[in-house]
Parts: sequence; structure tokens; C-alpha cells
Amino acid sequence: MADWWKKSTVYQIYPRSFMDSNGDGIGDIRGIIQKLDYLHELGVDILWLSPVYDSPNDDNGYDIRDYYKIMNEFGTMADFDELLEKVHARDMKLVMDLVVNHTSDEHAWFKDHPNFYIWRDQPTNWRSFFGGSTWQYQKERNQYYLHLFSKKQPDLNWENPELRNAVYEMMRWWLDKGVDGFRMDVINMISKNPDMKDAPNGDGSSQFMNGPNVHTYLKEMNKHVLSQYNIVTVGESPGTTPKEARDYTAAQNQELNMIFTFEHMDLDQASGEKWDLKPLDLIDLKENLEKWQHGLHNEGWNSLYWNNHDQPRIVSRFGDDQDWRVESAKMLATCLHFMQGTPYIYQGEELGMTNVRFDLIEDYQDIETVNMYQEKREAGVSHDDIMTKIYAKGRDNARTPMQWSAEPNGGFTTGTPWLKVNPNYKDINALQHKDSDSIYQYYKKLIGLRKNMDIITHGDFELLHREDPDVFAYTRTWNDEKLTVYCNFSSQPKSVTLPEGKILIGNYAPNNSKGLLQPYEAIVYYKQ
Ligand code: ISL
Ligand code: CA
Repeated sequence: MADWWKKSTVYQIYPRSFMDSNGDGIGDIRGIIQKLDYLHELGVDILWLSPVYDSPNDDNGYDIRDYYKIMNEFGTMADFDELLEKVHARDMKLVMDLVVNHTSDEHAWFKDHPNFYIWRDQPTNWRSFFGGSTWQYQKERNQYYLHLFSKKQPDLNWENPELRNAVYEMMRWWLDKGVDGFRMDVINMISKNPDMKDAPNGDGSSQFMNGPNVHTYLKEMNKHVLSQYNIVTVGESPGTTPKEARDYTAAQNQELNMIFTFEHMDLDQASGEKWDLKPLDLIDLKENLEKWQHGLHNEGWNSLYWNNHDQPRIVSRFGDDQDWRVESAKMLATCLHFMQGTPYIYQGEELGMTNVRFDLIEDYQDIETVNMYQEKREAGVSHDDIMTKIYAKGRDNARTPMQWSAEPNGGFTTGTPWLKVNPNYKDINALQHKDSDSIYQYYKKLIGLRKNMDIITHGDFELLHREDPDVFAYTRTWNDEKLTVYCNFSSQPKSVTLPEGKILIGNYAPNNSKGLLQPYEAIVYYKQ
């Protein structure tokens, strides 16, 4: 099938935190190889690796120094080739992270090809995603270079055809090796408005998100590279609406297969700032996901996710990571996996891994968190108030090492982990994955159902009980078939009128809940 990725489930690996094979405290490629059977048994079709390229790790590999070299801590190119071969031997596919909005300032291009970057005599007032200005002064040129992220991540100048060709050549090199596609980091930011100017509150995003030439570049990339291979592509694209998403993903436009929306990830923030916390209103979430389900139906393709390496853990965020951890983790999985699109599972999600709370800022490693802490302390915010924000939203919530067992450090490493393991590893770890009631086994069932039931891929989506603040319910219909999905997002029982049909899957014992949804219950009916 040309659109094979429409029936696939993707598993994201953050290599630094997945499995350490040699005791240096850093996850590595040989560690991933050791765990391939665990992933294969789960049933996922595609593995997406966060960046494994040579990098000084200012932003954990999202600052690439050499696109043609594997990061020393992660292993060698021979290790990578072996991984690719072993992934393929298990009938899975391997997708690479493609970070080409920026490089590391230590990339040879930054010295040898300054015209690959963006320079101005005068800075604008834009604020970087990681704090401070987006402009860094460089004495030799007496000019400023643009960096939307850290100052060690200078933005590439896509206006320059030589740069574009160098990127395409590099992509072809990996594809010729046999990798099966790319997840493209902030790909909707590669085209900047040429007359960059000051913006209200220093938010320049309207001048670099979905910019004037982004579709021209992606069509060119598709023509010269993507269309030559049988691969899957997903663009990371913050600040993108369903209409723009259709432009990126409609098949006839020949750009990308799908994108990541961020709209549902921003519903629990009170302003444009991610640290400005607000409780989620479930009605907002329902209406937002409904908008995306309808917006891309037959006109594009959705990716479905609750988690990635930049987001807090979903069971702590929209579920209950204490009394109802197992139930709510399964409920959240159900809610997402019956929608239309390609689902993404982030490592540890299948175990119901939770957010973490370290007392000391020194225990945090993420550049975004560390810079934010510093800036807010300088602005007079108390330690406790800042930690509350970090506990809710910090990216290290997702990055604590995988919890494989009850051994010290969760079996992730025999050494000292680069980021502390969540102290709850004795209770939450992959030893449980074979239990028939485990979250892992539940995910495995969901993945299997998607493979076997075309209605999950093709069916129309309709939201039910729109006004209910606690229940997320919807139907999928296709030909004569119908799925009805009920999810209780609260710790209280809810009485609802449940439909006829046979129970396909649920997170409570069957027949438990005629007309009553238990706390965090999920139940799915199927009718032919
Ligand atoms: O993580 C975010 C907010 O906490 C986002 O703003 C994030 O920075 C944005 O989605 C872009 O993310 C991607 O590019 C960054 C990198 O740090 C992220 O890890 C990556 O997913 C720069 O390469
Ligand atoms: Ca290691």
C-alpha cells in the first residue's frame, strides 16, 4: 500500500534515556538493539529516533555538529547500521529526526559557509524559545546571527539554494542507507519573512512560522528527495492550524505525509507562555481534537499524540498518576488510538510512566528549564513557584530514563544516569509488561485492533455529549460499521446511556458498567 503509514503505529525513542549498554549513564544504540524484541512484541511498526548525530549537546542532539556522524556517546556508524538491519529484520521501520532549521554553531558550515546562516546588522526584539534574544552578535562580521533556539543553534538560511542542495544531499545519503523516513524538526519555521521586524512582546512567530516560501521549499524537497523513496514523513509544526496542515499534508500537494499539531498541547496554558499554567477544560480538548479530525478528514492526515520528549507525561497531565494511574493511562490511550490518524507512543507511555519532582534545580538538565529558572529567579519569582511550573511542564518529565526493572536506576544503567531516574521505578517498570492487565498489554491490543480494523483508519468521526465536562465520547462510522468510544476523564463515576453492540475493548472488567462509567473508565462498542 502506498499509504502504509496510515495503518502504522510509531514509537518514539529518546536514545539518551532509553537504555545504557555500557554503564556510562547515557543511553546508546546498542541499548536500543537490546530492547528491539520488547518493541517488536508491543506491535509498533515504526521506530522514530530522536537525533543520534554528532552534537555538543547544548540541546541534547537537536544541535547537530555533523549530519554524517553518530554521536560518540551513542556508538558508531557500525552500531547504527546493525540497528537498522535488526529493525528491518523484525519488519519494523526506522525514522530519523531531521533537524535542518538550524545546526550547531560547531558545525563546519558555520565557519566555512557563513552564507548558509541568517545575518543582520540590527537585531529585532524577538525572544528565543529558550530565553534571551534570538540574535547573537559576532565580532568578526560585526553582525548578528539569528537563533530561534539557543545561541548554539544558529538558524539556516533556506533562501540559499546551495544550502538547500546540501540538505537534500544529506537526506539522500541517509535514505540510500535504507532509513524509512524523517520526522522534521520545526520544519514550518525554515522560511523567514525577509523584512524581519520588531514584534509585540518580542513574539516574532508570525514572521517565521509557516513563512512565505515554506511550501515552495517542501515541494522542492519532495520532488528532489522524498518522492524518490517509499518513506514516511512527519513535520513538527507549532503554530499551525488545520487549514495550514491541509496545505502541508494533502496528497496532491506533494509535501509531507502528516504534521504534528500543538494546539491540544497548549490548552492547559493561560497565555502564549507555556509556563503560565491553567487547568485543562475537557470541553476545549474535545472541541479541538474534533476540529482536527474533521479538518483533515479526506483532505490530509493527522498524527495522534499525547506525549513526546518536549511534553510532560500524559498520565500526570490529563489523567491521575496516583490512585487511578493504570486506569487513566489506559483510558487516555483508548481515547487517542480510536481516532483517525497515525498514533505516536513516546517511550515509557506504554508503562504509564509519570512526571517527576526533583527538589533541586541542579537535578534538572534541560536547557529550556534551566534558562527559565534563571530568568524567573532574576525577575524575583520564588524558587517554589518556579518549581511548580517545572513539575507541571518541564521537558525533563519526559526525559527521565526508561524504567526497565526494580534494579537500581530502574535497570537503565549500571552507572550514574545523566538525568536522575524517577524514584517511583520500583513500582512502575517494564517487568510488568507481560501481565495481562498491564498498560503495555493494553497498548498492544490497541495497536493490533488498528491493524485489523479498517474502520479505525477510514471511519468518519463524530463527537457525542459535547457539553459534558468529564466524558469524551465519539463515534467512528464506515460503511455499515460503527465504533462508539466512551472515556471518563474524571475520578467520579458518571451515568450515561451506553449504546448497543458488543464491547470491543475496555479498561474495566466487561459488563461492569451498564449505564455507569467508572472513574477513568474507557469502553468501546462495535456494531456491524
Ligand atoms: O518544547 C517546546 C516548548 O517547551 C517547544 O517550543 C519546542 O521547542 C518546539 O516544539 C520545537 O521543538 C523541537 O525543536 C527544538 C528542540 O529543543 C525540541 O526538542 C524539538 O522537539 C529545537 O531543535
Ligand atoms: Ca552508554
